[in-house]
Amino acid sequence: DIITEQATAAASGAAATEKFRGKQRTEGADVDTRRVDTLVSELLAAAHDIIRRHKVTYAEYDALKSWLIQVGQDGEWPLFLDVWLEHVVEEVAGEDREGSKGTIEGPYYVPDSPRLPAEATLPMRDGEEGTPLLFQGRVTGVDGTPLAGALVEMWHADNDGFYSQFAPGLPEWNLRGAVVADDQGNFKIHTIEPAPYQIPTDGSCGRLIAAAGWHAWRPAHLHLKVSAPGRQLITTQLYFKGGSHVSDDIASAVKPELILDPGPAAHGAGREVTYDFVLDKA
Ligand code: MBD
Ligand code: FE
Repeated sequence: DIITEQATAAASGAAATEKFRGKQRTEGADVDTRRVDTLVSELLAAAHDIIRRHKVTYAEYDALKSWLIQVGQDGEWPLFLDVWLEHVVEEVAGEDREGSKGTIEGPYYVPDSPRLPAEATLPMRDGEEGTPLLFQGRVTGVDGTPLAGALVEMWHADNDGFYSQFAPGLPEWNLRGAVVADDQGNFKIHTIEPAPYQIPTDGSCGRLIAAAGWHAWRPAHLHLKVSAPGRQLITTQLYFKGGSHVSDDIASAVKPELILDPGPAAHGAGREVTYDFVLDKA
């Protein structure tokens, strides 16, 4: 008989924690002692100030302690940090960069997805649910030079809001691919429109959201990393005009430049949209 595995906060949290540990960006994070001193001291001073101003009680202190312990046990640190802090790190990192806007990466990127030609369909199941979407465009430099062979990596949730490798029962590379643009920097990616994403309600992040009376939603989004030799890689996300939670993303990662307005597909079913990427010099 068939046992349908449920998508749980602990399972997707464990996968996200595992993936993050394998990531290069964390290696050689040799942060200067004075910098650690300054940043951690100021973070603690901000916490001390909040405790004094709000007269935080021992009951509240213990609730915080037990919640912090549970976040780690659920593996939800990647989710928590990427939802509530990463947008400011990205804002600072992107301040001086020219070209297309970026936004946060989030916890569900996986490197080395299948390489695909300039016109391609993302790996998906037979009869994958969701509105077909043709996402096409061109990658250029700031001066308009086409970037031949630029790499357009895309990953996104399915029509139920689930990401492959983080929810059970999905093929390994479902809705993940690395498209190599043609000699004019052009690409055409056939996929389906993702559903909005709900933070798991059964984990620590979900418990915080319920306790604070917030909502748990991100608008439907496509994740992208676009890169070319001699250019700065951009990590971004694109949203859909009129979609739910475009104006109240829990992860604060929507920017006006990142909202798509697809029209009906010229050929076949579904919708299509053109979006060009402009990469700054490295
Ligand atoms: C996501 O899909 C996401 O993109 C982010 C940033 C956080 C949680 C889930
Ligand atoms: Fe996402």
